[in-house]
Amino acid sequence: MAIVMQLTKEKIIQDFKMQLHEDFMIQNDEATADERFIALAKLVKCYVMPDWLRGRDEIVKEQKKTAYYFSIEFLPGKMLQTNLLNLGIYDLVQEALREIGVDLMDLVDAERDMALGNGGLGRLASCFMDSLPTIGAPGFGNGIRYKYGLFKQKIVNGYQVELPDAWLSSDGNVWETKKPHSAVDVKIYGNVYLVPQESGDLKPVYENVKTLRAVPYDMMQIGFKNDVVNNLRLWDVEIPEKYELDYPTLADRRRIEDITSVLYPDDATREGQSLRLIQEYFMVSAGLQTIVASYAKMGLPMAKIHEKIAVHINDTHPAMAVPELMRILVDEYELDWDDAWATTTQVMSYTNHTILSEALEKWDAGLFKEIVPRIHQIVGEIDRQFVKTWAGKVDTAVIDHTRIIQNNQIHMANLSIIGGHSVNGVAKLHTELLIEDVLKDFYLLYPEKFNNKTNGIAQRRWSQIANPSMSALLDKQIGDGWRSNIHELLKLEDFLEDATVQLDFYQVKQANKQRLADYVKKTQGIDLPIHAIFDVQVKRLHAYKRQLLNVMHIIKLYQDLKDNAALEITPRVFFFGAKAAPGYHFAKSVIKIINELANLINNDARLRDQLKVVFLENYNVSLAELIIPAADVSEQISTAGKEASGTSNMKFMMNGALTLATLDGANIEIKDAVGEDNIVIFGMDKDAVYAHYTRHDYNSRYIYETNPRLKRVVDAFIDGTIPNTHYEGHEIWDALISYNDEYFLLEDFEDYVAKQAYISELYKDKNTWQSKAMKNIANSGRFTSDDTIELYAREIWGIL
Ligand code: OAK
Repeated sequence: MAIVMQLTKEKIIQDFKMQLHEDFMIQNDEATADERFIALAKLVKCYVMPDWLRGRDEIVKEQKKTAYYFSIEFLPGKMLQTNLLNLGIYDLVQEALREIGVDLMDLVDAERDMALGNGGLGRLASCFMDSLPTIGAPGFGNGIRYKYGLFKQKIVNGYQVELPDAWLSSDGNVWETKKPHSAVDVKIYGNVYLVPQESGDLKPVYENVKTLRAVPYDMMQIGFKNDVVNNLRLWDVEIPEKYELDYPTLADRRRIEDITSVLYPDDATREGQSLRLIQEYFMVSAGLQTIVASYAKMGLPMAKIHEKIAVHINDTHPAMAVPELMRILVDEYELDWDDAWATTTQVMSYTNHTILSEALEKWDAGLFKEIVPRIHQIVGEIDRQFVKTWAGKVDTAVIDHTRIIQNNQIHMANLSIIGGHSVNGVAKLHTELLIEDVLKDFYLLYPEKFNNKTNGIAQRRWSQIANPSMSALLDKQIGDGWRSNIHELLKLEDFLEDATVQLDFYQVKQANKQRLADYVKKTQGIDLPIHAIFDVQVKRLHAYKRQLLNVMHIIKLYQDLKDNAALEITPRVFFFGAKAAPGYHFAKSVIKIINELANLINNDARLRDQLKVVFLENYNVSLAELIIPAADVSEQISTAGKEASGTSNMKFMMNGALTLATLDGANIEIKDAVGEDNIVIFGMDKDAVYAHYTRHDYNSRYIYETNPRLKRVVDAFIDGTIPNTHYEGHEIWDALISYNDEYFLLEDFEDYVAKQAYISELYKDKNTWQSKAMKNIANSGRFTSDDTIELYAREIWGIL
């Protein structure tokens, strides 16, 4: 039985004090919040340890099939509350600490965000890490322990400045356990020769390789109240003692340390640095060597490894898992190529997270050969066999489009698809687009590999933890069963028209808005009216996500108010939170424009508090937990067809925001869940967008010249309306007019403005608004990542 079942307040207090003595030689009343946080986290680790060990041992003993989720990004945020909640000791610990004069929230604040991810893909991986043990599935994470996570964003004079995020304290991360015992060696560079053996086989012989030591750090992943504990394994690099002479200078050593130094802060374009390629191989090789070794201990035939092991390639960054498993099976376990290939393809599966062509990873074959020469050979052989298999069976054009090596480039998506048994998109529309457009040639070859798995969210974090007031109200209204079975939120459907309940939800929302307003006051000195609509767009800054369309609507409102001093509008506060990739010039210009527009508007007393704009610095998971519960409107306004799924859309919905959306990604499924009266849809759908592509008939200049009110908005970027801006406005104007507005903002503008006006009217009727908000909460349960991951577990990995 789990230790936590026997815990009492007294025991927790005693253990907590002991831990403070042991770690810091300090009494509770002298301890800082940091020290108390560390003591409590260590205590939690101790309580969980027996279950963690048991989980690991059971896999070997019971020979359970296990899935390994390989991802170059994980974005867990803080873990203390999630861990306490999942252990079922949140309230008990909170009370125990209160008894000794400690506020749990101070400890929560002391924890650093673990931001080893850029955005959607990394956060999804972390939601899955929470859901896998929760559904009792043996599914482990495999990634990199970056010393610096995603950069810390500062806004200086309106511009984004990137500072390193030194998230690890000198003692590391309190949740992790270093396992030098399980370290493995990874080889890069050098030459590989294939030397014929007496048997006739070719054996690879390595020359001048560099050997890296991969040291794992394990983090427990606790299931929700079920005693199941899985593992997230993050790899760090060290210089192996045995090969120290290979790294004689400090510069040599530093180059090695750099391998796990930083997460590349770019989630939309390929980072063409050799370091990134080394990171990918390092993580894949270390992970697979360990996995194969643990399978080998089961004493089962290597050619049947797919019966016990599933490896998931989360976007293409871990795609070298395919040739690396081939290398291990063929070179180290001496399997025939065909046997190795048969099992490898059954082990591997792949998720695509974007259709943006610039984000489809390709590597220069020369660089690939230099860094991972044996993997380069194996990829060459996979490519050769692929061509041989399909030659004469399909059109040569199909082979040309699908083979792995094209024009001296290695196409990582092609490798992932050819080398695995499953390819999935992350929302229905996205999967459709993969099938019909982006990967249509692959669909001809392997229709059976394609499937959809709509994303989901770890609802416990996004409701119980982020929104305690709403959670308490839900308990009162529908009982607390929803806390363990999120589908019980549907019970709220019975109260949609109940004015008293509507008022209760309204008050909870106002309190959450006050919480956010207090934060903004404290951090930026801006006073916000909480009777205003809180309209929020928080996500990575990218042209296709169209933060700029939102900005254009704000400019229009500003112009309306300036034109007519007596105009009354429903007051609005527009919130933005967004990081731009450091090299993404356009995105940084948009940030500058938002900040200067905010200065202009927020300091104009004549607007009478009807309009405010706030750019929230350093958007991250913790900030999301503060912002999302306070939102009235969730902006999901990407060009239709471009956002693979989105996941913040689901989090907002769960917290009772109304979605203002294009028919893109999972927005479509949200609309299906709540009905079209409870979501606000605008703009072109995917077919309208694609029609422009086929007809080549989009002409943004024509729209600009024939719509005076739109022209006035666009011209505001360059006519001095927004002070303290320079080239930024011109860059934006050019993108919209000179370069024909790649993401169709101009075409969608009028409908967007109209639907925003509708929202302003709707908000005046509090009862109707709240009824729609509650409809959203009631139907948000279908987006739980517990269900999404169960589908992965059953349909792709076969581990349940
Ligand atoms: C990052 C790097 C390369 C390719 C894609 C990404 C990424 O973060 N994509 C995002 O993944 C999320 C999770 O599936 C989706 O919800 C987002 O729509 C998608 O942009």
